[in-house]
Amino acid sequence: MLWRESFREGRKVRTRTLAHLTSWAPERIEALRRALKGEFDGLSGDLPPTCGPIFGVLFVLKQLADRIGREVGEFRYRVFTDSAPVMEVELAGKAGLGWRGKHTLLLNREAGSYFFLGEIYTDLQLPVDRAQGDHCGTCQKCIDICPTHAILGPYQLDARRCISYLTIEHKGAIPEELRPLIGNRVYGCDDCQLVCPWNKFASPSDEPDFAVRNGLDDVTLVELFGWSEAEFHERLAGSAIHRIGYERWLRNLAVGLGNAPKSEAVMAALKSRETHPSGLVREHVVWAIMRQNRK
Ligand code: B12
Ligand code: SF4
Ligand code: SF4
Repeated sequence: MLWRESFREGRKVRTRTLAHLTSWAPERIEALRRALKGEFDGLSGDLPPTCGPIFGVLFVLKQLADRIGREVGEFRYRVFTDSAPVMEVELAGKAGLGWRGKHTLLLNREAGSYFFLGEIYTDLQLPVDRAQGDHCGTCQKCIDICPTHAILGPYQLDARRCISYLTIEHKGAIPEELRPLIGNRVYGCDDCQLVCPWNKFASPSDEPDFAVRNGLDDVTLVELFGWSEAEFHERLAGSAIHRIGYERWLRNLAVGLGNAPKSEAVMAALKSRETHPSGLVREHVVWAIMRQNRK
């Protein structure tokens, strides 16, 4: 059973197919339909306010599984979303939720690619859905736009070059040759999705977990770089960003500031961190100051 949850701010989009349950008794099919009816309305009602998107999705999936259990009788299950070695894109493609775009993410005709995937592994005997065809055609906008040339060719991503990997997953120093290409992206990157024509059809989600918080859409890198460690923990509690920790947060911001237009404010912010206790932060600050000085 696969699920997708839009992560754009605003309206909610959820789909899931309930295909031909030919092996089930009609009343059991009806019970499952009842459990899934109204999409996922009400399921996120008890969500802890700062649990973050991934836990939010897991929580909703668990509630959905419980609701199905109440309707169709006990069954065994386990829920996932970006939380275990589950081949989510591949499974979602086979479940008919969309096709793999050339940027390697799952695309859907109505929703584009702006959604998370989640799964309920279950021993319920469900019918197998049909995979959809590919609708990328001759387009290769995502390949051309990628700032670090991480998409080597259709469906081939070198994660070591991907800004999402470098700013979120990678723990050490960011390779110097890639730093200028990162621009002002501090946490993840969506360029290959932003340019994708299919995302014209994506609708925003109204889940609070996916909404902009702490005015992060309207703040300068200099201001963010000025946050103390306590402020970082306080303001980003419950946000996915929190998991990279304060040190990597400063590392990423230093790269962004190095790439920023030259200004006194940028230089002063960088200088204020020149003696930071973390060698990782200091190294990126020194690089950023050198880059600023060359402008
Ligand atoms: C590792 C990972 C990353 C890595 C690598 C991504 C990649 N494209 O390889 C990094 C950190 C870079 C990353 C970035 C992002 N990610 Co990510 N990521 C994952 C994760 C945890 C695992 C993917 C994986 O490696 N699976 C294992 C491999 C073996 O499977 P596979 O990639 O599907 O490969 C299959 C086929 O491609 C094929 N294949 C692959 N290579 C080859 C080679 C040959 C020769 C052949 C024949 C076949 C073949 O066979 C494989 C097995 O079926 C998934 C969650 C999950 N559990 O699936 C999320 C996931 C893919 N990520 C997601 C998201 C949202 C992102 C970002 C947009 C986040 C951001 N805003 O910064 C970016 C997008 C970057 C991009 N263009 O892909 C979402 C995608 C939702 C969607 N619409 O598809 C997922 C599904 C998480 C979720 N639950 O929602 N991610
Ligand atoms: S997320 Fe950004 S860096 Fe990664 S493949 Fe897409 S455009 Fe390239
Ligand atoms: S930008 Fe074009 S090639 Fe890339 S995923 Fe979207 S439709 Fe496919």
